[in-house]
Amino acid sequence: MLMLSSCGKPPTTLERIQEQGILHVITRNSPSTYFQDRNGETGFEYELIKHFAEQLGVELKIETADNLDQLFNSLGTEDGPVLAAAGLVMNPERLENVRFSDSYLDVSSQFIYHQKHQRPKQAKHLVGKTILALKGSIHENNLKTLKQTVPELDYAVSDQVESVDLLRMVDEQQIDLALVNSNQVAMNQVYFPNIRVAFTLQAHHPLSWAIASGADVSLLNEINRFLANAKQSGLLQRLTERYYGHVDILGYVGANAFARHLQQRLPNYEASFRSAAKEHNVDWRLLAAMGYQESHWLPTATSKTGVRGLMMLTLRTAQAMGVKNRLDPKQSIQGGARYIALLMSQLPESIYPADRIWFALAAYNVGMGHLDDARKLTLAEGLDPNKWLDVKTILPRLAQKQWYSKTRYGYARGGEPVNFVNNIRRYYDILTWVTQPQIEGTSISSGSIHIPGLAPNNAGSQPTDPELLSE
Ligand code: BLG
Repeated sequence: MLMLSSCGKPPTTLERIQEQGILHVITRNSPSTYFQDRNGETGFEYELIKHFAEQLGVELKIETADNLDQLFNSLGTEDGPVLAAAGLVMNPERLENVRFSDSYLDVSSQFIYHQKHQRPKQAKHLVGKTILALKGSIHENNLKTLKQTVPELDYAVSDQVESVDLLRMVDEQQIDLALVNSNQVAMNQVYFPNIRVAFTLQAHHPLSWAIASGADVSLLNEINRFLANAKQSGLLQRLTERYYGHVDILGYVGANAFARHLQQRLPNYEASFRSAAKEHNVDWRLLAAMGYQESHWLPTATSKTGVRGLMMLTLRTAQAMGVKNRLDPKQSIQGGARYIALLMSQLPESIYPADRIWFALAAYNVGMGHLDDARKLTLAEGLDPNKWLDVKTILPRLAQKQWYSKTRYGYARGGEPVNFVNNIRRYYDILTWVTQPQIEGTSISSGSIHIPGLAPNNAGSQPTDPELLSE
């Protein structure tokens, strides 16, 4: 009323958001959208929406929906969220209720199968298989359409699971096939060693944000401006690379190997990582990531240079850390933890807090002396020696005579710590995500998943395979 009388006309959605200082958003709690990690709230959608809220200069209020129906229904309700950011594919059936923004990511829908089985290559190979998709998703529509051409096809939908659960169910052979978005496959390939893409059902599904259809266009226009900027500034590319780029970085074989080792090797050492981490006040997942980079969690690993063990300690460093037998995984992990904690404490105060960990890792690999040389060269270049992004561009110079001849400690394979840190960051991210409560069952403590909502009526008129209901 006050706003009405002060300016004559009702405020637009955007003005109201700015006046209230709050952007109320609804999303889903899943690894590809929004979840908690070591630093607090995170996720692709979360990070993108946070940038948007920052640009608007307002606070972000996040709410999560249990399923897609709930998400769409709550949009635009009084005091409810004004915006849905949840990896949504524009679904024509939803157009009555919501309006979609421009797209920020192009994905495709893919059938996922278990590598032990023969790969289904086309729709007719799906007959007789148990297929599961999320209720209310574009995949449900696609399956409905597909059934018109292949009437023998059976499928079920559930509103009790997330896409990551569907992938886990394939991995554990609880179902034959899942239909999910390619970005979810890209993110989760590193957790599930047995999942493979059977074929793409439909390419070019644009992911968008959604607002209530009754809302005015002020918010939508602002969103579209923001997304266009995010494309130009490289923000979208960075987020896409961080969340969906594992296979690009690790390679297909590397991503699969990681998933396998996560299931087969890490459980043997998890307790040692946790206890060493506790003792030395570091994150156990960081230690585990280091261990993976060093030895793929193999206690007998030996490098060409004679460095040995799960955490790859040199003889000198092992002795300094009180490690008697480098091949004993417990001792190796203890030694590595003690060493990284020591390096953290030895770093100059001037290094940015968020970057300290990357500097410490670089020192773990190349030694503090060489790292110090690289920081000096960084300063001489007019860059910031306290910033990892700057120092990492200079480190490789330690291998070139024109540069190392000017340093105190001389030659070093300066590219190695850069790769070392890059890889560990990636493994650390993955491990942090894997050990989230909502996907905790994923690999480390793998267990079968209970889906109470997977009842026959969820499948619409489709007969549901009894095996699907057994779990
Ligand atoms: C590290 C040591 C550092 C040492 C540097 O070498 O080993 N780290 C550990 O032992 C944990 O202590 O710094 S120094 O003490 O200040 O000299 C430099 O000597 C180990 C590195 C070396 C590297 N892996 C841990 O990251 C390694 O094995 N490289 C060889 C790779 S290859 O097999 O030749 O390809």
